[in-house]
Formats: sequence, structure tokens, C-alpha cells
Amino acid sequence: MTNDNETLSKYLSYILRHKPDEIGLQLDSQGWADIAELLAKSSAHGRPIALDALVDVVENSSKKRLVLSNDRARIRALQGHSITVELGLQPVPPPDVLYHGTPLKYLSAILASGLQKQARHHVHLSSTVESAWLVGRRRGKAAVLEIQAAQMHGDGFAFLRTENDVWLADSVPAKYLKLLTCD
Ligand code: HQG
Repeated sequence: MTNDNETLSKYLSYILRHKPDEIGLQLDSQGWADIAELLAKSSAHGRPIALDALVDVVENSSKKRLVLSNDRARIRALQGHSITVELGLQPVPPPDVLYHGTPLKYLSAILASGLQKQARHHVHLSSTVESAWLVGRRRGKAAVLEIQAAQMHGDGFAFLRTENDVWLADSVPAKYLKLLTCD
């Protein structure tokens, strides 16, 4: 993935997760945008995007933030929205443990009050320690928490899993969390 593609991936994720209005774009209730309309409106707002580049980002971005519809006419973000969309994910039982990476500075607040979803629709959880580290370290010194996911599920909490193996929950109360490792 080139730097250009990473920039484009972030731009498209920003528009499709948070600010379609910024370029006058309408998403449907499931978060889909018509690609021709997206390209035209982005261009009209000073950000021309080639169709090839968009497809390349969707298919080759290591972050897998975006997906095309089966007919390849529409695009949406897989997760991470702050605007209301219905992703159509079904609750599934989680593995025994999941992980969450966070900036070190949030650790004591999280251990005291649990994980809250902040601006997004869900708390994002990782299936591996490695991916949790990557999430936490994107803002500097980090900590990785282990979550007793199967126990939570047994207590009635729902978990969703996205196509790119991100696990989503409404919240994680502090009693299911423990510090695994930190910088
Ligand atoms: C923290 C990126 C204080 C939470 C990543 C996180 C991920 C609390 C921050 C995806 C808290 C919210 C999601 C509490 C939670 N007190 N801080 N009680 N509860 N927090 O960005 O999980 O590039 O909304 O730990 O790679 O960091 O967007 O969530 O640090 O996959 O594709 O509040 O976003 O992917 O931050 O990241 P975020 P996140 P993309």
C-alpha cells in the first residue's frame, strides 16, 4: 500500500463513516454510497479520485476499511461509523478472550470505568494481541487489555464480528478487563 493509497483510504473512510455531508453525498440506511456519485461529488469539492485508485484501495488496503457491493456500483465502510447506519451484522459468540489496545494515558480511566464507545457506534476489540498493539500504538505509548469475552457473552452481552475480524461490543464493564501488557 503506497502513501497515496493510505491517504485515499483515510479520506474515503472519513467521508463514508463520518461526513458524507461534507461533499453533499447521501448514504442509504446501510451506509452504501453510489460510487459514480461519490466520485463526481468528491471531484466537485476539489478532490478528484480515479475509479481505478478507489478499487485499488478497497481491494489492497491492509486495513480493509471499505467494501464494494456485489455489483461493484456501491461502496461502504465496514465499521467505525459515527453516523447512524445499519451494518446488518448478526450477533455471534466471541472467543474466550479478546484484546483492546489503547493509549497508555487512558489506561487508569478504562480500568476504573470500563470501555466506552466514545464517538463510534461500538467499542472495537481485536482477536489478537498483535492487532491490539497496532491500534493502541497509533497514538504513542500504549497498553493492551485482555477481555473475558466468553464470560461477558454468558452474562448476556452481544458481540458482532465484521468481515475483517474486528469484534464490536456496546461496552465492556471493568470487571471483564485486565491489563495484559503496557509500554
Ligand atoms: C478509549 C482504527 C477513557 C479507547 C483502529 C480508544 C481500530 C476510553 C478511544 C479502530 C474509555 C476511542 C478503533 C474510557 C474507551 N476512558 N478512554 N472509559 N473507553 N476509551 O479511535 O479502539 O484506522 O474511537 O481505548 O485501528 O482506538 O479507523 O477507537 O483509545 O481498528 O480503520 O477511547 O479505529 O481503525 O478511540 O480504534 P477510537 P479505537 P481505522
